[in-house]
Amino acid sequence: MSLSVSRHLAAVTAFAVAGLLASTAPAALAAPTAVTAAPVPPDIPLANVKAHLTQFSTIAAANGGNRAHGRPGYKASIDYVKGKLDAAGFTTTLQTFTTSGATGYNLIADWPGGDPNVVLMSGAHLDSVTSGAGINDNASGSAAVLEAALAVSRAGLQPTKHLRFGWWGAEELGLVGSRYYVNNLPAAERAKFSGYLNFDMIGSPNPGYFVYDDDPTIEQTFKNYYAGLGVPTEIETEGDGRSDHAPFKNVGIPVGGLFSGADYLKTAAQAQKWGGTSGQAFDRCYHSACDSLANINDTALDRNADAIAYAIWNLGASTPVPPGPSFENTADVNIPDSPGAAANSPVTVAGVVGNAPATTKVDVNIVHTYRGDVQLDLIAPDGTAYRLKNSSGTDSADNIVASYTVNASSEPANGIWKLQAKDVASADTGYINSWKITF
Ligand code: DTR
Ligand code: CA
Ligand code: ZN
Ligand code: ZN
Repeated sequence: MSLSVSRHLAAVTAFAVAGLLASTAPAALAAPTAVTAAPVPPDIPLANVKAHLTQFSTIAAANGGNRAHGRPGYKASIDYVKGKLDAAGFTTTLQTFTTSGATGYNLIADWPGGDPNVVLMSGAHLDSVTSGAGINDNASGSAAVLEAALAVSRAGLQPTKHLRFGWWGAEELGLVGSRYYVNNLPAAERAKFSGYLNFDMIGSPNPGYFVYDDDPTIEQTFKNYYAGLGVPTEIETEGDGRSDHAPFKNVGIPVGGLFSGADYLKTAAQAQKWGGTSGQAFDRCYHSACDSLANINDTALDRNADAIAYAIWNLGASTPVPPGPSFENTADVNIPDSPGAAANSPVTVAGVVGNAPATTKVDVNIVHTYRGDVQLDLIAPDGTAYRLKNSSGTDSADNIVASYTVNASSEPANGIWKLQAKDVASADTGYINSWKITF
C-alpha cells in the first residue's frame, strides 16, 4: 500500500470520527439563516443599446459630422449621457480639463450605496475622431456601459461594492481624459479601487471576441461568461496601453475589459471559430467617416453588453468567481530512477471552448523520497513544455504536493495534456500519485 493511500485512509478516518462525534452531540435547533443568492445579471436589451447609438449618430450629424474632443458634438454626447444618468438616480460629476487648446470633459457617475471603500468602475471613452461619428469607436462601448448603468438602476441593485461609471474625453488624443482622472485621484482614493473595466470598440462589424489578459479574476469572469455562451475568446494582444485602462493599470489598479477588434486583419482560424471574413479588418471603418450606424455587428454588441452586466453583477456583488473546468488523473505512474526515462501522466481535455487561460493551474501530488530529484513539466497537446519545477540537489524533503500556474494562453485547451516527471538523480524513487489541470 503506497504511503499516500495510507495517509489518505488516515485522513478519511479522522474525518469520519469527527463526523460521529458531531452527530452524538445534541445540535441546537438553529434558526434558518437567509441565504442571499448572488443577484442574477439581467439581459441588456440590444434595442436599448442601439437607441443610444442612434442618439450619438444624430448628435454627430447635427454637429459637423463628429463627436471629437473640443467639438460641439462631444459636449452634446456628454449632455445626453448625463441626462440619462441623472434621471436614473446616479450622482454625476462633470470633470473638466484642457488639452489641445480646448476644454475636455469626463463624466463620472456613482451609484449610491455599496462599500465606499471598495470601488468597481466601468468605463468607455465617449469621444470620436474628427473624421466621423465614431459609432463603433467608441459609441459602442459608451452606449453599452450607459445601458448597463441604467440596468443597475432599473434593478435597484444593492451590490457589495460601490459602483462607479466613467465616460472619458480626448481618448483619441492619447488617453488624455482617463489619464487626467487617474492623475487627479488621491492615493487614498486609488487604493479603494477593486477594479476598472474598460470597453473600447465592442461592436466591430467583422468581430473578434477578445478579453484583456490583465487581472486574472476579471479575465476569468469574462471568460466564464463567454464559456456559458459557448463562444471562444482570445486574449487581447493589440492593446496594452492603447486604451483607457492603461492609466489605471499604471497605478496598480486591477483592470480588464473586452474588445472586438480594430484595424488588424481577421485570420482564417479566427473566421473559422467566429464567423465573418478572414483577411479583412475586424473594423474596416476604424477612424474613418464610415464608422456609422451601419458599422456595427449586432451580435457582438449584444453579447458584449450582456458580458458587461455579467461582470458588474458578479464582481460588484463580490460573487466568488468560479474556476474554469478541471481534469484530473489519479492513476499512479512510477517515476523511473535516474537515468531512466521521464514518467508521463496524461489527461484528455474536451469540451472547453477556446484557449487555456493565462492562469492555467496545475495541482500535483507526487510521492517521492527526495523531491529535489524530480523535475516537472506540463506538456501541452502540441508538445510544448511548460516548466513547473526544477530539480534541486538540496531539497531532500519527501513528496511534492503543490500548485503551479502557467500562462498557457497560446494553447488550445482541448487535447491530451501530460504531467511529465523526470528523476534526475539516482538512489531515491517515487511515483505520480495524481494531478489536475484547471482552466
Ligand atoms: N486605441 C483605440 C482602439 C484600439 C486599438 N487597439 C485596441 C486594443 C484594446 C482596446 C482598444 C484598442 C482607439 O482608437 O480608440
Ligand atoms: Ca442581450
Ligand atoms: Zn479610436
Ligand atoms: Zn476607441
